[in-house]
Amino acid sequence: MADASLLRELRGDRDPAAAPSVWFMRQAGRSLPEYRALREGTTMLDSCLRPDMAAEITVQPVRRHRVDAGIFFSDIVVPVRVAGLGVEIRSGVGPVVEHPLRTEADIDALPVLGDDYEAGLEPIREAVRRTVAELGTTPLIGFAGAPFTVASYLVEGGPSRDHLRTRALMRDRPELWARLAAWVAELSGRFLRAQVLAGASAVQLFDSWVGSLGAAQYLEHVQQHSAAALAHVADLPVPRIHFGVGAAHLLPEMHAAGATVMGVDHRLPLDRALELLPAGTPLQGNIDPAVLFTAEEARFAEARAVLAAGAAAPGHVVNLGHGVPPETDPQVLTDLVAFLHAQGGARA
Ligand code: 1CP
Repeated sequence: MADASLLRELRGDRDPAAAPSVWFMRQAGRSLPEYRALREGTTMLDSCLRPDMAAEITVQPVRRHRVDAGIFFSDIVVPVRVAGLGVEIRSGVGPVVEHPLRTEADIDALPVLGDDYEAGLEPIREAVRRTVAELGTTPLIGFAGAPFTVASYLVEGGPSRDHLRTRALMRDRPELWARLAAWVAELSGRFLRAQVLAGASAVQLFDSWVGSLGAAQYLEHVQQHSAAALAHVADLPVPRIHFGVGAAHLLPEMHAAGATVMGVDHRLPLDRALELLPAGTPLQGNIDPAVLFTAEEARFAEARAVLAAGAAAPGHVVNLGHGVPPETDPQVLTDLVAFLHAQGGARA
């Protein structure tokens, strides 16, 4: 497993003879009929906490598409549920929080993350162990939500376009914000660590909505908390990928939070990303999900362009610029993986 070419790319140690490595954010889930069949009658969060289901759903896209990694089937709010807060995932909406956190009393009432929390993570450890056994030589990527993105759901109460309440809280009550963000950092950091200790070979910290912040706010109110989350796995020998949507203006700052690999969305060409980052930073990304809905010619042209732009990095794992849309034809993904795997010689 240590030799999987995806892991070599993530470490910046590309084997020039190897074919490109690829996985897709949201590769598990509603685009797959086998996922919809298995999930029938089970809520999203319940399925995440059932080790047999979580393992099977994680492996489904690897089996079908032949991607080079599994992404652990879970959600960024699973640890919130494990910690005992009221949260559910509504179909077609996303995470919805029963009592949004807005006041000092709300922050005071956050549970201490002690032995109960560690015990509550056991279904996660068990799911990871089963998944790793099933995947064999294909690596498993564990993940967690970054403090800003997870806190945005806790403060807003659900999905939000511009995260106004969250951004207002950090300016208006910086001390409350800091307590909340530190709590989420611990929550997510321990969730990451549990996955790695159970067998995950790399981690990704998703800060999907961080692009709504300016660099000054990020540096003052967010970076240290993302760093605290990533520090939970810094002593373990796993690459740490960090990803945000529309976050080109924060790329070096996000990297400095303790990432070893930067995920890049489709808005920023990978060769530009390399100019913004310290020399030698491996990259992940960034095929525009829109090409999943174009003619094959445009799709393969985009894939070739992404490979060419990533070739200058010491390691590059191909991914989409954001998650697989639920309405994607799965065959399009399978064919895209086969196309990418056939491009080996082109990059060497
Ligand atoms: O293949 C995989 O990637 C599966 C595992 C996975 C991951 C990594 C899921 C399952 N969720 C996530 C992370 C996640 N969850 C992120 C970060 C990644 C990203 O930006 O896409 C975020 C922001 C969430 C929150 C969330 N959960 C949303 C977004 C809502 C919004 O604010 O717009 C949604 C729709 C969910 C539900 C969810 N999570 C995962 C799945 C398969 C689903 C759909 C549930 C269903 O079947 O109805």
